[in-house]
Amino acid sequence: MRSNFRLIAIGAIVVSLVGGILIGRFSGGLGGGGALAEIAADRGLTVEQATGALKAFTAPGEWDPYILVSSGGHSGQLHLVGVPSMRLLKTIPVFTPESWSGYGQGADWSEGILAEGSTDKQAAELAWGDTHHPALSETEGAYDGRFVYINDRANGRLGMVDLRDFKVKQILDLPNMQTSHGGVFATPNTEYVHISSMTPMPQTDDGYAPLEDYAEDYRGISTWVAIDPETGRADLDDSFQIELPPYTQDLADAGKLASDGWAFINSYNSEMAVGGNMEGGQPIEVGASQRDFDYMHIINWKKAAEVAAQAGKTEMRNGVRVISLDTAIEEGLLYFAPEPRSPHGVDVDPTGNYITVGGKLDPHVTIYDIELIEKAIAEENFDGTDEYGVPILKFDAVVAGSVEVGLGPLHTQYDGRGHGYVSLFLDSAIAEFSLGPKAGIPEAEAFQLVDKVQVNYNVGHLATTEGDTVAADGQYLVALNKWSVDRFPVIGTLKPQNFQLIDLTDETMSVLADMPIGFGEPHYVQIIKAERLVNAIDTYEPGTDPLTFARSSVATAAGEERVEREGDTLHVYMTTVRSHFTPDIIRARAGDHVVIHLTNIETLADATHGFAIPGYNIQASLDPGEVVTVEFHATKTGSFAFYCTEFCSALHLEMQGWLLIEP
Ligand code: RUQ
Ligand code: CUA
Repeated sequence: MRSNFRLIAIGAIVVSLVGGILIGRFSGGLGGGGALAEIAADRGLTVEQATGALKAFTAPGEWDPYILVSSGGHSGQLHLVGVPSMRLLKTIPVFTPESWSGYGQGADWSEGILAEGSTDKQAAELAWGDTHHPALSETEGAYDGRFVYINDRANGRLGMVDLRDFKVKQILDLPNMQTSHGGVFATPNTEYVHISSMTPMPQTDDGYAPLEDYAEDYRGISTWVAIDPETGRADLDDSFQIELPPYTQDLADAGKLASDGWAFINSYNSEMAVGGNMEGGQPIEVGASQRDFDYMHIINWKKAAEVAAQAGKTEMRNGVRVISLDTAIEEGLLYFAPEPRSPHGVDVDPTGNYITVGGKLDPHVTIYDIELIEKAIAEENFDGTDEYGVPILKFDAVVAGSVEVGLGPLHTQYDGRGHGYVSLFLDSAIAEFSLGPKAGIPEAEAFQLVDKVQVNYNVGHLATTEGDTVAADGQYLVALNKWSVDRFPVIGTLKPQNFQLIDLTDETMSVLADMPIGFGEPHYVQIIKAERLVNAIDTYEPGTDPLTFARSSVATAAGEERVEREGDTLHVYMTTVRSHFTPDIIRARAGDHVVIHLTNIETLADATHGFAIPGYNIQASLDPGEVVTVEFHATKTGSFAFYCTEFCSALHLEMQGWLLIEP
């Protein structure tokens, strides 16, 4: 059966490849389309597969036009992938120590960031995170290639990566919120990066309140983290929070263009279920799915920033200004719009007019119109308030349309041509639908299902090229599939997730390639045009501190290497260059505090050296021009052969030295 099918398929390929566009395109000096057809036939590829391979192929030495920035789930990292080749380019450690890049394993700058990211809000010093939602910085609603922010789902933190050297510069542990999920985005000019809580937490001094007092004492939090436009760093002093009812705040997005100044946060569990399935209560998932509607939170953030600046309108809570729920209501900062039960994604289209909500338990996407929302607010067209007094806009007054797309709609992105693409978790499919006239779609074709493509399997997020910005260009879509089941060889009991690359340039969508993700579960990703990464450097200025980009006070030039003893502290000023460390012998005594300042004096791109000390859990990485300090207590005596961990030259194996710790 299978081989019959294969024969037929091969026949079809030969005919159609030979007769098709390939021959026209390649008959020039490539041995003709006939050769391509033969290869396809030999490999048993269908026409679609062979076409897909060519569309996704990036030739050796060529660069991909797009870079996908992926969260790494509970690996705590970020990953960069070329699109369309789907080649993994880099892993950027953020919340979790990572030895390849020498992050958090002795290098001072990284240990400092990890330590700063673990305040006394936490019960332990954290050594991991769960990265979910990257937010690339934006200028006028388009990615500007400067910074990327990423949240820690588990511990309510935000990391910042500088897109000059693609290294993390800061981890901010956010007060008053314990967890965060999808509530991360940058405002159109990165004035703020927003991060909201997922599960509400008690706003009490000791962080505890009985679950019986959930409605009373627990609150959701919407945090507006102020960003320094020069450094990209978060500044808690200029940041503020808005208290929200104790529903579970989920995905969020910033308004742009037509909706600039607004923000939207989905919520579920407006039932305020807390579980208790062994205490006579309902399981949380049952309790949280009772009502037909939950609430989309609509926040006027520009107004909120003004209110936060006024005396007496906020209270200081654990180092940050908080606008109470009552003040938010009084000042007209917060409104609700009903949304079909247990919604998930909320995504603003490139024109800023439409906001698409995925129903999760509803087979529709619901599309709201910002003009209708503003009108309903102005006319106070409310359906009463919730238990906390937040005005609820009339559903029919704010919805522009809805489209039945299939089962389990989650997240939507756009193509800039008036279409949305929504992931269908239960259907394992992507549905394309049309928006309305304000996105350039004629009335007669508005809000309709356009196309559907099957993916494998159970897609969570999806991303289109720059598809959450004003510059969405509708070239590719990547489906982030949660399950891979049978797509890959059995390599153990833990299966990879799977990215699937989908072409958006044809009449209908087609799957071009699979990319198994063998390194942590990706949640959200963003796809940026590679040409926007204009600030990226490949060598540091000589003697640079990677944390500040300034010249390090302990930078050491060739010829200035030295060892200085100050009581029990030994300062070593060391350089690295192919293929030696200078000095290559360090003489210390048991009990010494050893501080090694390493300067990589290379100026050539990619001339990275490592610095590893056996037994001391130390591994640093030094890119060309970089200065790193490594500090430890000489607790164990011995002769330790430190060495370079990067195969940097023909004499790399000779690039080693002695750390002598005398008894
Ligand atoms: S959320 S699969 Cu963790 Cu971003 Cu929707
Ligand atoms: Cu330096 Cu190997």
